[in-house]
Amino acid sequence: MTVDHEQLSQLLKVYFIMGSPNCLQKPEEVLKEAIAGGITLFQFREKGTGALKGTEKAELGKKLLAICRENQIPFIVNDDIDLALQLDADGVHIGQEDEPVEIVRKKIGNKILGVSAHSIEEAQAAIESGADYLGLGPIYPTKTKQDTRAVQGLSLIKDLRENGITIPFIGIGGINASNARQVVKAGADGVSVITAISHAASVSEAVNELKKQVLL
Ligand code: TZP
Ligand code: MG
Repeated sequence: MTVDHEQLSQLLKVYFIMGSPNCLQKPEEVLKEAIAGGITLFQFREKGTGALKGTEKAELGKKLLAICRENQIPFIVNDDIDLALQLDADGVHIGQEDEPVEIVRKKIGNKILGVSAHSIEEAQAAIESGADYLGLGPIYPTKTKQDTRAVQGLSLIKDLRENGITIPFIGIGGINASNARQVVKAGADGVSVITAISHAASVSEAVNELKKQVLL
């Protein structure tokens, strides 16, 4: 799937990320409800305590991909390039500890490539090496990822835009309907969210609330 800058910016508005450890109900049901609420992009991130591995992980990925395809929501795989290729996902998201960006770009061709960055230097290197979008965070404190870098606040987002970086990017980490607007106002194209959607009493309403805040 080839997307241009503007299409990607739109896809990043409400970017829902999850795997089975993040869900209080069946992941398939959570994803369906999130899509009904209006998410714009989905990332399968099967990580953390109790995460599925091997065939079970691939099977869940396949089911979630099918749900995304039925609803025209692009499907991104976190870290696992082989799984992304096996499922013919729409893209992958990698961190600084994963394979080098250039190598992943070669492996995935024109699929969407997202890269996590924590400084202007990391952002520039990722862009030069072929990233389509960046993930910046953690913006706020989060319990979801244990090995995160220091909380960034909004300063990294502002710094990147002030330094002329125009590539689409999202903020991630502790984002919910009460702080999403300021993330976008600071310069992000959208927000990436796990818990504020996956643990919500009503998943679709949570997405709706986030979307209202992000679409200024
Ligand atoms: N990367 C930086 S923070 C984070 C990831 C994957 C976790 C975000 O989860 P939540 O529950 O939306 O804070
Ligand atoms: Mg990673």
